[in-house]
Amino acid sequence: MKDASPAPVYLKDYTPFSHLVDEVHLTFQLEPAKTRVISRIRFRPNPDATAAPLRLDGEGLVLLWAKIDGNPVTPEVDEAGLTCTVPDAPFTWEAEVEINPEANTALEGLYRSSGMYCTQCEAQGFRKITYYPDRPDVMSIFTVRIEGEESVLLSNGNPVASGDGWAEWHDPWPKPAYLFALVAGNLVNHPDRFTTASGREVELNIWVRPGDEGKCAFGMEALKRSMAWDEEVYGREYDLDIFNIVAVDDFNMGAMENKGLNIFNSSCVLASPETSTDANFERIEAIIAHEYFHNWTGNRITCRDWFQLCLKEGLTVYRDAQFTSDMRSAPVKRIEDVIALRARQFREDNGPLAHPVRPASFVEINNFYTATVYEKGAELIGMLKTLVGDEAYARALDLYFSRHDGDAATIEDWLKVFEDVTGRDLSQFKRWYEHAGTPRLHVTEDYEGDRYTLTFRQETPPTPGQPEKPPRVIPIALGLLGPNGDEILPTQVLEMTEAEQSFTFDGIPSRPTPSILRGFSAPVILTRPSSNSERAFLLAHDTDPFNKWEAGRALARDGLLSMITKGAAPDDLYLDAVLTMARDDSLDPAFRALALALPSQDDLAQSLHEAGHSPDPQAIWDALETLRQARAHKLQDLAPRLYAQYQVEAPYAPDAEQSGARALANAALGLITRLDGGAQAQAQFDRADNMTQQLAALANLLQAGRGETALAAFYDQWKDDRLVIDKWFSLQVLHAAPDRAADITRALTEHPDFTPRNPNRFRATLGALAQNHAGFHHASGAGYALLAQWLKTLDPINPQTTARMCTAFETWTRYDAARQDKARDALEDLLDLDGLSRDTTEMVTRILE
Ligand code: 0A1
Ligand code: ZN
Repeated sequence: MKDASPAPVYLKDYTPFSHLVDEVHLTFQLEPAKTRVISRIRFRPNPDATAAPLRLDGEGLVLLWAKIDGNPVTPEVDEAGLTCTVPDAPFTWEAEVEINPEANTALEGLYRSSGMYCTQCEAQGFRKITYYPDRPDVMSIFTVRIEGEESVLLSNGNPVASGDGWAEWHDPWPKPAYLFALVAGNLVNHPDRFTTASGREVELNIWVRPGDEGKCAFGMEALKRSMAWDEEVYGREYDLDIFNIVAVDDFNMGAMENKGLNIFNSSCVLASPETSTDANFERIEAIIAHEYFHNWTGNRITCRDWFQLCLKEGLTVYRDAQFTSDMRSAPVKRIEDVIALRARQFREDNGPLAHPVRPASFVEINNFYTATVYEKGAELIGMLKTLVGDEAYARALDLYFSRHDGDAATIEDWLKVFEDVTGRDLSQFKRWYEHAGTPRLHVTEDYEGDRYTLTFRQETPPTPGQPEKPPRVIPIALGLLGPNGDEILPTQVLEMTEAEQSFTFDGIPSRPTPSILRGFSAPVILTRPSSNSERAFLLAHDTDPFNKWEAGRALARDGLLSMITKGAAPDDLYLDAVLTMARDDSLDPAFRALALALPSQDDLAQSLHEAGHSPDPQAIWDALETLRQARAHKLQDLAPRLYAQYQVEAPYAPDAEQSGARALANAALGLITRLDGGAQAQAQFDRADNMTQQLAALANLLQAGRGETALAAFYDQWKDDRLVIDKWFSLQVLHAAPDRAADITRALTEHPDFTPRNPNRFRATLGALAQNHAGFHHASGAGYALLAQWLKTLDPINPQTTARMCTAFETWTRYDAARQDKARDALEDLLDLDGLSRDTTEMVTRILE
């Protein structure tokens, strides 16, 4: 039955659980449709909580029997769990339940994927496995016995014993239920070893389905690099005898940090040069690092409640970004992260789904694994580090690890370690955690005598439920350039604490050009009147790579906005500047490739909306096409030279250097294709021996309107590789012309390889439609209707993925009234579905409000 107004949970209502759990023993008797789970749990009254009957969470379980201290009991069972009167003293709870992994298509709890058993318990999946206090502040020591006919039986911790058809695991580290994991399957492994700094020998494995063993080597190397890096940079060692990673095909998210047994979406761990692009390799390395780093930031120190999710996620994203910066190019990583932040988090923060990094309430916690919690959460860590300095940051982290090891902690605990180490009062900084919305930073300047003054004014628009926004502390990294391009003031950090604040600089001999918010030192929208010539000057001279890129990006964006709103021609200053930048061989090729990329259609729609226009998706698409064509002409001599110069002759390696060269050569291919109709792309497709080259060539052929033969050849070559076929689905949708996008997507959903049961395939097809901006927002409304129709099909199968994909609609009020009507109809139609899940109901309701 559809719950019309599911009740929210509030942070302010937090109370500790009535009992503590000393140990948990679980036995799994695996059978696809009738798995038995027998639990034996030692409870004792929690001295810090008010006494209450025992309340255990449980969903979709068939309770066969229950006992307390060996005596049968009959608890009161309801839809969400059970309640039982218990002794006012320590006691042992025992129960047996039956569950049906085969019927579990929601992919939460214990389910089957490609013939194997696996689990996903974050955030509240454990309650679908057995009755338990399924909340992160209840931590316990788990022993698990698995009985099943599969050759590989895995759980958390260390292996204790095994025999024919069974295995036992013991995890000595107390953990909440969301970190529980079990895997059983006929799997093969890619083994390795790691010796920790203190000499602990750790066995490492990546477990995959037979046939995938050739795609594990890169992930394993990334894991070892992560382990070494966490020791060197954060002093964190691994703490078990074994670390297992398992790849599964059906998974709602990227991966999961279960203690000692990380479970990965196969797309986030399996890699080979033939099947994975450079971007895939970089992402896989980052996700492996992310999950591994959770062992300390998430597992050893976990969250008191789900409102504190950013405590583990923001910090772990920050740590994985540091790792990638160290392994690859720091400026390139920063630029990539800011592009993603603006595309996903700014979009969220400026729409109906805006919420604080630490929300104060939620209906369904799964809906809060968002760009705000993760990516903005990471930005807050970065700002904190900028404000206190590197050395204090390191001391604060040491204190955090020593003070809170074994705890379920809060944001207050986190900020307190920084206050204790630095003596600073961080109450104003805390507003970043509590207030949603992206601050606008307005800048004016004044130059008189030799005194230069910058005045900043901050202002954050209201967000749902938060009309007033007090000023926040904003670290503004600033440099000044002289008229000849020399840096006259190297980077310094201004600390803005007021709503409006001025900073003066004396002894400045002539009017400088400011380079503001270097390295993107705060997640704000900078508004400062600037001329195209100043931007071209910064693109040429700024020593800060981020702001150098930013200047080029702003130049491109403003030119495009003039083309869209005023019918202007492509801006010559931009074209000249991009030519100068692209041929500057002193610049990193990866940087140049990024600087050649244009703002996305959605970014432009965001900017137009910000400037008070209602974006016309077709006009945006047309302007980008016109500018791309103009650039191809402007760079027509340079592009073939770059293309030839940056071909990689050495054997394929997914490192920063080679991937930067390929990125620049493929950017050049994009320019060439606009003039040669795809001849060069066809040649590249025919000789490609790695996926980066093959996919770039195919994308260009589709772009040139001559992709049919190559598409068929690609399918034929890769039809047995699910992950590559996902790319085949995506690419066709992403490159569909606006008026064809919905039809092409619909036709693909009728392909025998399409299934809504596999989240990767669903995202590759319908998620790609949402990314084809002009196609999804086509005036016919066909994009909206098709996506809503498929979300109605998916919801009963997989509510979590359905709810996440509703974010495609989060910008609907930006567009004209006719589009809004069509989007609202599609959303209301979805909301009308009988039995719509709580997940999707919450999302659609918030989007429509
Ligand atoms: N904690 C994991 C990601 C994750 C989050 C939620 C999930 O289900 C709702 C599953 C996985 C990470 O940050 O990698
Ligand atoms: Zn995480």
